[in-house]
Amino acid sequence: MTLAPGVDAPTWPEEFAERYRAEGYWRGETFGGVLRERAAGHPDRIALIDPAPERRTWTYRELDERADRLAAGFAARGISRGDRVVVQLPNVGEFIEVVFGLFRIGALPVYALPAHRESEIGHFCAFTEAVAYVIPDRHAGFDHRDLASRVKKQTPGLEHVFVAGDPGEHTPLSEVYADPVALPAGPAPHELAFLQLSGGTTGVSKLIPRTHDDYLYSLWGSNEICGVDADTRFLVALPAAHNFPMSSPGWLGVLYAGGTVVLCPKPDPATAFPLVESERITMSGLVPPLALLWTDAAARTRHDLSSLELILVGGAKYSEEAARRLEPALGCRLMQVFGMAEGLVNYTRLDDDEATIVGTQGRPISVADEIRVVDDADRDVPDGEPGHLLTRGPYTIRGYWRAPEHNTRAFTEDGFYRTGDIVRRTPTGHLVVVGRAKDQINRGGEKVAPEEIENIILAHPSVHDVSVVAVPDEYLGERSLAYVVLRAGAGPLKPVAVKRFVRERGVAAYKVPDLVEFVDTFPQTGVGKVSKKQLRSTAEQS
Ligand code: OOB
Repeated sequence: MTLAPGVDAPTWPEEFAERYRAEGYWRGETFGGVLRERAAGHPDRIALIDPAPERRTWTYRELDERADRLAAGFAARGISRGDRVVVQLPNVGEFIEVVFGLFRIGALPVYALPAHRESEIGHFCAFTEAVAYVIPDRHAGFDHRDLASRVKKQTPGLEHVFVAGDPGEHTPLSEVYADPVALPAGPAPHELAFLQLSGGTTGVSKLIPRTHDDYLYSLWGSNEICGVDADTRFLVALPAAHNFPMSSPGWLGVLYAGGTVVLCPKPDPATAFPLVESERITMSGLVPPLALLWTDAAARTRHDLSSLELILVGGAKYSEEAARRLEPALGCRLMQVFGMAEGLVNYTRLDDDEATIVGTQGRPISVADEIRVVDDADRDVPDGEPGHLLTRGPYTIRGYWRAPEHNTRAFTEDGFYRTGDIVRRTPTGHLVVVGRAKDQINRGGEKVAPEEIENIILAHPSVHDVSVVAVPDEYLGERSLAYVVLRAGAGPLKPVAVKRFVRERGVAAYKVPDLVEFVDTFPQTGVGKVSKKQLRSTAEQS
């Protein structure tokens, strides 16, 4: 698809947009507007709690006012509608204030994860031509200010670095808040709200353009399914920037419903369980490895978890055996979630039978979600048979941001997103994820694009070739293994040296290969390409 100059991504054709509006999926709201309405409707209700290091709370009125003040400060610094701002904050109250401040003036948060390092952040800032980058001072033993200084030097358009905490040589976020005297007009509902990161299958993460209209539908659609309302007390255990804890139903869904969001600094039971007890948490979302930890720890805990009503588990395949143990251990309901930052989200339903809840990954939010399960030639396969999952609908993007060439492969001509997942559909329309066609490693919900890591390892002077594949892992589901072919005559290399080389290139720690093995050659496919399939099965057997 060719786009008009200045248009960064394909969007829904007008006939679809009209239909989604007419059928009531797109309500014509914006994030800034929703917060303003909630603050007017129930100003004194608690919207947000950040429990550490000392407990801070925000009523809806306070959150709304703080967002306004930040919006005014950002605007005074020249940040305006459509500008990109890379936000890399852990689960702290400032994260929520910053994104609502940006929403209000129509600037677009680009959601980086706290684990990202120079390689990823440098790319996000350069590729999105970001004007600002928001960071904590230090987090998990890492100084984000040094990283910001280096990235700022390399990225001429990056004008501002705002720091939540001790600013070092940068601007303290606390100085940005200003009197919201003349706020510029906010964005329209059909405009972009933010750029989310894709798990990625290529050398660099693609950016996912989400609009106010489409994302808000995924929120209230999720709220209806999960039973989120003003009494919900939701614990954000996973990184708040990830799509799952943000929107399924997530902290944004809970704020939409007028409930209370509690930020959890770390997701382990030792941190989370005391908060479940003290904050009377009713709902949370976990990736499968964490769900396992919580399930096991619940048997031994002295904390009262009786307020829990629902735990959502998703991001990676949850084994049936583990799923069966969750409800009795935690004394609450389980819902499986199979979603993607590109859009489509599936949930099991509270009234599904047990076999469906533990044995499927749910069905789409909406009757307007179009699902196709197809063979390699894009022909539909019958229910019950595995095939590629394609989807299109009112909250699934029609194209990545500034990626025209990739879009021709990732979307069909009629706008279906090729998820890269292999699923089978049951007669009730539930999906079971049975595999993956995309070249990606799903490390307990954290996605790694092998190509990105291969490109880094290839830069090592002793390396002739490399192939990174997934190996099964009992706890994470999958781990990464780098098969390395050394150059003829190169001296010996240790696995740790390869791992160190990757880490020193400044990538998120979860992308560093878990295992490194040296081999003489790779198995080839018929056309002389490296056969990853063969490598994966070798890895499984070893
Ligand atoms: C979520 O979003 P992403 O964008 O990090 O990853 C999407 C991919 C899916 O295409 C699929 O490969 C995998 O993650 N996935 C699952 C799964 N949930 C996601 N695979 C098997 N079983 C599941 N339950 O991961 C995400 C976004 C919103 C809600 C939940 C998860």
